[in-house]
Amino acid sequence: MIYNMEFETLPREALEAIQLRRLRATVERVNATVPFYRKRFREAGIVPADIQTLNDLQRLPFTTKIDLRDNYPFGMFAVPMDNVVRIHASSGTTGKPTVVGYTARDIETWAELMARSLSAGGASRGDIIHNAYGYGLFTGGLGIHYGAERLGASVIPISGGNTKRQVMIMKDFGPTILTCTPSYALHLAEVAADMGVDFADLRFKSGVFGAEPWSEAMREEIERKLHLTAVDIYGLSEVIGPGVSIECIEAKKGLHIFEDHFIAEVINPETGEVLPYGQMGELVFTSITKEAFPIIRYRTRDITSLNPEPCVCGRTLIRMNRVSGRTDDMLIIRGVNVFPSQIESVLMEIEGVEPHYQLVVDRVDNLDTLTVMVEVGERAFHDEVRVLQTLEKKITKNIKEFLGVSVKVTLVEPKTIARSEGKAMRVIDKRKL
Ligand code: DLL
Repeated sequence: MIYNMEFETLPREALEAIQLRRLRATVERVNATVPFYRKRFREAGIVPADIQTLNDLQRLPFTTKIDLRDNYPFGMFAVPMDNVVRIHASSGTTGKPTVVGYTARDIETWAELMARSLSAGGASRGDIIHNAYGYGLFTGGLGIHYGAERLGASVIPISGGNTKRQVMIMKDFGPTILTCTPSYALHLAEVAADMGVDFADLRFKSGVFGAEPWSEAMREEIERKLHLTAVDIYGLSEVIGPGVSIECIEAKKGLHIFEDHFIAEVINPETGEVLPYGQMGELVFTSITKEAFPIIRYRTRDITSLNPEPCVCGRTLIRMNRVSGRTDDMLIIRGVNVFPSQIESVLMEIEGVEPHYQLVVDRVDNLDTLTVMVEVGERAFHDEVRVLQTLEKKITKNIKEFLGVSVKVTLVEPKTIARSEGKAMRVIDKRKL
């Protein structure tokens, strides 16, 4: 269902008029209140009045994660701390977290966007939402929570972890919507099976999964194991948290971006040039309604493309395709670029392989090597060694054939790869250790 009929189905011209008005106000405001932006604009020879059309957005400088680090923790806030009612942070792999703030109105905006998202994912008043995204500095738990309440659904704020207890609650409370990372969804299924609980007997209709890359094949696996419809939700703390874009349950083909709040561009990550619709590149966002932490042309490092085609659901909002990976996750193995999600797609197609894997990157004699550690199912594992060897060869061959890279495949026992309660750790980079 479309939660906000007016804003999710605007004709393009009306939407663009709103975007331009909001963009100009945002640029005006950050120039007046955030020294970082004022300096950047001055260096680029831009004044707010130069923004006359939406195309002029391209004249503004990019903002990167390094800029946020340099202004740690509150240097990018555009309002006095008196007006900041919430602080979130995302922990990077190294160093200090990225810190973001919200005014009371930002929290309202976010709740609205999350109500729209959950609604697109099949939820409505009367649903019970089992929210297993982590509550805390991470935006997932509280983001979904406020959206669920705004929608009028009942939310179970279970957060991540204590998985057996989660399964008991699922059985007893009868939730109808599951929200968590795709990797945790699979873990829930596994623990439920160990406890003799079949998802087919639970009441779930759909699941809203995101916060990490996952492949189409992984979606099929989740839908099959959890007996629900799985939709993809995307977002990042710097832009607002979850609620930047979501698939509609009608099409499940690309994620509608809430363009009345965020303007998306896709750029060539090397040159910064804006790419036409359909071309893959790095996603860049500009917020046009946020008060405490407005962000101008933020380089997400996420790789995708934009699709302006009309959608069967009736939303006129542009769609981004599923994020295939991050520029900083891309592995270059002997000159061939691969994303972990591509390996995942190949693995998921092979019978006897479980959706639990880890990629170990190392450097031997100045050459990068990739070892794919993947679990085999209980049945395959108890087969003869010869059967396992054949499976190993098949995986190696398929990866070579589909992705063009030579990898070493190591099959491991069922349940030996660490399960995640939040974002899965797919890559272990020994070159950086
Ligand atoms: O992960 C916000 C979120 C919470 C989104 C719950 C969806 C659901 P961060 O911790 O700041 O925020 O991480 C943001 O996670 O730049 C992507 O690289 C990745 N990411 C988020 N959603 C998806 C997705 C939250 N659906 C970073 N597919 C982003 C692929 C995703 N990657």
